Amino acid sequence: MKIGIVCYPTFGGSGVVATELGKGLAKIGHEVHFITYRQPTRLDFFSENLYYHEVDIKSYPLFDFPPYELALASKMVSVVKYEKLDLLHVHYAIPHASAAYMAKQILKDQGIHIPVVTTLHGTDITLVGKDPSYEPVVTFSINQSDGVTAVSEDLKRETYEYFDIKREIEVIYNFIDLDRFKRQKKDHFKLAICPNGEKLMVHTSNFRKVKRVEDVIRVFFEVRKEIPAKLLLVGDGPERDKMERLCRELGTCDDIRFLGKLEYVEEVLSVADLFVMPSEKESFGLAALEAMACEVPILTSDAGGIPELNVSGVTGFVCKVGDIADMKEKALYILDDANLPTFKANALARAKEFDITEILPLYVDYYQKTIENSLAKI
Ligand code: GMT
Repeated sequence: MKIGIVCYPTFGGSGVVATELGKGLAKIGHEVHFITYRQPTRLDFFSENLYYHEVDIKSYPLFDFPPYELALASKMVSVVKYEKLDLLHVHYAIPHASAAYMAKQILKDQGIHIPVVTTLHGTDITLVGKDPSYEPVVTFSINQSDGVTAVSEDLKRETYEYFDIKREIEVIYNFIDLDRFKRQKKDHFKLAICPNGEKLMVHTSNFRKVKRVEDVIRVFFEVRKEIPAKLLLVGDGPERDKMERLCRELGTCDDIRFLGKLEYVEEVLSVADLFVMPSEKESFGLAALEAMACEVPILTSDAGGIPELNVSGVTGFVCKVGDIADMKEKALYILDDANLPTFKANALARAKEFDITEILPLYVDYYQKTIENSLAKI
């Protein structure tokens, strides 16, 4: 198949899923064309089946806001037409699904049929999408897609709850490349951070409010009162300054390190004992899956689709959003030397269920089904 993939080319989960999916499809012989405004973060190598088309965003003094959606739709039209694509797969509804709808109509006018699959990733539904300033467009473009997938049952449920959706949504979970995400021997690194054998907690995110990084620090502060421990915070975003101030207020600066954005997060995960994800909303929790693949148990909130990944009491624990006291108790239980090896093994075993080799064929089948159904409707 010749597939066009549209995504945000940044560190965000939806961009990572889209890029890894494209790379996986190219590996098994499909021709994949990425259409974005910048080279995706994890697409920095050559492959004969991978192509990259940059969206030109022309500005003009009249525009306070350059019309990205129009430039994207125009680029989709030309790539579909000249590369003779079989399907467009857009990741994150805003504005990709509506731009795809516009491209589809323009191509229809030229006698070209292009089926569109939209994958809903989370905040495009749970935060931004349901805002009245976007809701009508999101509802319309989901209903107009030829196929729609969501990354968890919970996200599917929320989509039906918030929007007037008249079509079937297929759940296809996030996946992981276990060849890349595996525990590596990094003893020197562990020794540098935890010179006295302290337990190491890790959190990675884009430091947005919805991630509740404050809870990570507060849980760590409580754990640190009971056992020697260190905390690594990976990523960057709007909450970072506030979090640094909180560390100073609590007097925990010596035990907490902010590492900023890291390309190879698996190196840090390889030395971790516990991953913490206390999010307010989280459709799946790809960052937690990455940790599990590196044999790290996870302590999470019960938000969104996280309980579909984290089996409480087995791969870690699921606690109520904001319940710091419970999270502290559960963290201490997991970090106990009598329990930690079992949790680590269970985390890896669970991660294997989301191996890319298990999930990729689900997308390929879904593409085929969508192409057939859309042709039948012409
Ligand atoms: O977590 C983020 O804020 C980034 C966001 C994105 O769209 O880039 O991630 C969402 O998509 C990921 C991949 O499908 C999911 O694993 C994340 O759970 C989801 N984030 C939220 O729902 C907050």
